[in-house]
Amino acid sequence: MALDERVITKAIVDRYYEKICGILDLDAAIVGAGPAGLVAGYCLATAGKKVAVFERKLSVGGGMWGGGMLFNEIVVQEEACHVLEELGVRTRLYREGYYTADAVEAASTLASRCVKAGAPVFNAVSVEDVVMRPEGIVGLVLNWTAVDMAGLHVDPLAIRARAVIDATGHDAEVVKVVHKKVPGTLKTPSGTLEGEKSMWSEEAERLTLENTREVFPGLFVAGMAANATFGGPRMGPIFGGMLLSGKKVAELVFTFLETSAVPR
Ligand code: 48H
Repeated sequence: MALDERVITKAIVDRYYEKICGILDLDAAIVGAGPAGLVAGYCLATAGKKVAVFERKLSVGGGMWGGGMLFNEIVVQEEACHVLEELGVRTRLYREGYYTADAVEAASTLASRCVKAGAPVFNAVSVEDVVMRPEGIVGLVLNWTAVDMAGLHVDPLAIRARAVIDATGHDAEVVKVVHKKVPGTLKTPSGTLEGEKSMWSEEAERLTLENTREVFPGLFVAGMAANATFGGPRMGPIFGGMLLSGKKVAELVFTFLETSAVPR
């Protein structure tokens, strides 16, 4: 069969159009396709929720690919191994309580399971703002990352979501935007971002989970963004806290969706 470039072009445009029109009205929108965001996407999609992930970079997987200092292995503590096992990432016992996984296998498998579960990832898309109503956050404002990189003055597009998860890592970008627009209103001790603290692996892993919660009506934080928001330390290249945080935020958002009647 002869291949026609016009058909190839139309196939891509039609399919992308179908994909983006399918996510204009979400149960949950996840910002950031690192380990926390991908696990949250997988869990919410598996639980039957309409969810999508938006990732600024072309590549998904966030900070996992390079392991520690580009040695592409990650460490996961025993308590979190079940998350990797559930998603099909192989782990190896290093010594009691400590397991390792191949960083490339972990990043690619989490991404694959997230998308296949029904949570599409929109890569090269940056979240630059939120959609706000008196009851809280009800959506996201999106633009191509390339527009931002080129410094072009191009207006964004927006989607609606009953809940938003900030899984943007160290920068906690969605929380920062909300703080800028309505200062002093975050559900943190000071009402502002508490800021990430220096490395303390054990405390950081505990706090990542504790800090995974709602920070503003309709906005939840997960992964490193949770510690940046609530003032926890960093932990280095151990990823159990990120995986467990992704699972926990999915459970919190699931309950939020089941119990609150946010109008669309
Ligand atoms: C769209 C955005 C935007 C935006 C950022 O950094 P991540 O891997 O985040 P987590 O929390 O899942 O995992 C953190 C982990 O990778 C890590 O950094 C650790 C354990 N550090 C310990 C230490 O001591 O340093 O992924 C976040 C993703 C990235 O891919 C960003 O590109 C993306 O979010 N992102 N996407 N719109 N505005 N901002």
